[in-house]
Amino acid sequence: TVNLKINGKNYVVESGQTILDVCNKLGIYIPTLCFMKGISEGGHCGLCVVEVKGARTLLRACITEVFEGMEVITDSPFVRDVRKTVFEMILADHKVECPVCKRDETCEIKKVAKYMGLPEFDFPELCEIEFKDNSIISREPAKCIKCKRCISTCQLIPGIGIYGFVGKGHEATVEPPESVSMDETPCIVCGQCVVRCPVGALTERDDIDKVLEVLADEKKTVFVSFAPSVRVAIGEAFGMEPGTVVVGKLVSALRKLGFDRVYDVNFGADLTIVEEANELIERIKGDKPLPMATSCCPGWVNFVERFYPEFIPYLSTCKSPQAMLGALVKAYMVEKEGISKENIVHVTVMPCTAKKYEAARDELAGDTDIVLTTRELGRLLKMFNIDIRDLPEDEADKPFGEYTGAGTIFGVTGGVMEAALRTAADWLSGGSFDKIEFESVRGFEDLKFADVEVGDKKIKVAVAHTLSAAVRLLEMIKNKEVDIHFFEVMACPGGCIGGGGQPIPTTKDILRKRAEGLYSDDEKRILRKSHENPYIKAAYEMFLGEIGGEKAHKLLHTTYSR
Ligand code: HC0
Ligand code: SF4
Repeated sequence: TVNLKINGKNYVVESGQTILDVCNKLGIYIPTLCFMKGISEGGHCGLCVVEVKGARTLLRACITEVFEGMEVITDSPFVRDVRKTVFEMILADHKVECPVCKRDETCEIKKVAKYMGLPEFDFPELCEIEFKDNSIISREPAKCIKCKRCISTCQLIPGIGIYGFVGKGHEATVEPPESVSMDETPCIVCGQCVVRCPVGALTERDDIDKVLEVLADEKKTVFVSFAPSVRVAIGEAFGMEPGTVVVGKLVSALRKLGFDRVYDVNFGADLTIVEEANELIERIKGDKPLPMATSCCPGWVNFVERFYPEFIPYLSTCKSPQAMLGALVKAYMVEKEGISKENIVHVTVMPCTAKKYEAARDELAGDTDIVLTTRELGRLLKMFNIDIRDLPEDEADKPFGEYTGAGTIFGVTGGVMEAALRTAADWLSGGSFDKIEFESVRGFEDLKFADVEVGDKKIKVAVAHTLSAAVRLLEMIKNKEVDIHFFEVMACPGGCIGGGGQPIPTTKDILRKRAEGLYSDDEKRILRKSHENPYIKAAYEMFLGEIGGEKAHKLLHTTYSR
């Protein structure tokens, strides 16, 4: 430990920490813009300068380690003056258009501006048209403050490295190589750069207008469905505690917006498990390639197609829950209700930017028409002055709104695996498998292995989240260093709870709370195994036929492209 003084008060703290670490823990605010623990700790922006007794200049709190006897002043007129100058230089790089900016109150520039006590910004350039890359990962270079967070995020999390500096000196900008549009890069669209951008320079493509258009069209029957992890995050957009399970109020909110029917992607997740567990058992018994890999995360699927195409045969042929639900509901409405297919619209709310990409895939054409992220739904509700907190609890529509606990844990790393094991173990043991919770596939370790004994059989599995962890696993499989039947990969840290479309910020603590929310939702369900969902059973009996049969294959399975 070291003894030090901060703003005149004595503290004893662990050695080896920076001034910023220590102050963050003590709740002493030091403004930062580039700093992000584990991602960008390099001291670029210069906002965090503090006075240290004996030093000839101000020092950056983010890179200066504490030492015995240190005396720090984090705030003084001089410090503020210097910070103001630094901030003005940063602002010179940033196009200020707060009233129409998607980042709204989550913008870190606004937070710093409040600390500086700056008067309201003026908006001189609002009407000027500037370059904007309207890819799914949408870029507005005029707002970029060159903090470098996106550069290191893309290197560290998906492990790709799309962004870099283009140009030299003060003129340099952060862009993909040769400033091409994001659609032309091998970006896998996970959106992790978007949730780490401190300002509104990186956002998702906004699809709110498309939703408003179909809602206003009387000819259309519009059904909406929302993903597992949206229910534990949307509350944050309205100031609720992260991880609060918001299902009934979310259903009310979606009805208020005017959707004709409200369904649940969790039903699609239950359906995916039934098909995927069946596929796994068939693969284990037959001669199809093993290990089988989950295929519900489009960030992961994009990654395999772009960087590891030799693994395509290992991907489960099951469509994702989003696509399965869309395909089933549309086929059902056409066949049973006589609605013509072109008048049915499926809107989803997803924690994910890559789901926008998935929806547009040729192989899944028509399954999902418009995808909104959790953040976009938050903005859409606020446009109509709908505050989720004020609404009554309502129930999703039957039959595609009912789900089991297995469906809900899809949203957290290890959840798809656990859900699949609940069903596969039950089936392999002839229905006598009591265990529901598989602790060995839970938790935030980025790569986990587990063996599950079912009678005299053993199912060997692995779970990875973040693609850098997935690469380690793929290399082990290639080099025959591991022997497994089945593995799950989610591109985002923590799985979809940490998706690129989730409310900002997404910190480790927030991830933990969202995960707890999903596990508590699971525990509260009476039915916790997907194949026990009575509406899933009915869907097969009345509409789909055999599990893994011809009609199920036609509607619920897909192919991949190189
Ligand atoms: Fe996910 Fe999904 S769990 S990918 O992470 O499988 O986006 O939440 O909706 O489709 O269910 C995202 C989340 C989903 C799908 C489900 C899967
Ligand atoms: Fe999307 Fe979830 Fe995959 Fe992230 S982990 S890319 S949020 S599906």
